[in-house]
Amino acid sequence: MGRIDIAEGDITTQKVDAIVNAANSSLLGGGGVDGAIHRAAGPELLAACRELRASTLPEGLPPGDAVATPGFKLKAKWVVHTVGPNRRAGQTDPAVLRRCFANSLAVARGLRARSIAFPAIGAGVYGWDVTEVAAIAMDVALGHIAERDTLDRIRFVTFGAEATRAFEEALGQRR
Ligand code: AR6
Repeated sequence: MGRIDIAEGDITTQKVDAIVNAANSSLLGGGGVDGAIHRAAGPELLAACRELRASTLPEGLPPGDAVATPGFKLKAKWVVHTVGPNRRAGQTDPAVLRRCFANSLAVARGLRARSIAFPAIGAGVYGWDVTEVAAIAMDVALGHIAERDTLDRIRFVTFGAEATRAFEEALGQRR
């Protein structure tokens, strides 16, 4: 349990091996945490995403899947991009949101990352209740740590007091 923590603030400044981006299927940038990560990583991140679109992901990244690029100007060595289900567009299946967290952890494991930071995927533009996101995120993270000994640190970076409270409560309920 000690390997999971919560930090309120900006994910782009985290000193971890990988940060997770709540992207959209185009992988070509957007607002929210996606915009912040692209701004902080620099234009090479968009170029790397365009390369993915031109090669392995011509139709984009489906909701629930995850893919990695380098982190370029970030302190993090990698960005793991995942796409939450867009609740506002009728994508209401929580299993897809679960897969975002699980697949991001699997990608990080493949990269041999020792630490990873997640935002509250889906809890912004895509319209999920942050309480539900936190419960799903914590469940996946605790399951991952119980089963696989690959990560020293899984961090949830919360933007604002409401999200911090939601993640702290979700972790507290599981302690
Ligand atoms: N650091 C940490 N968390 C952040 C930051 C930051 N710098 N900025 C925002 N958040 P959202 P989504 C929080 O909307 O709901 C984009 O346009 C925010 O407060 O970024 O998955 C994409 O391109 C919220 O709690 O992601 C997609 O089109 C959480 O991050 C779409 O938004 C997620 O909010 C994805 O929507």
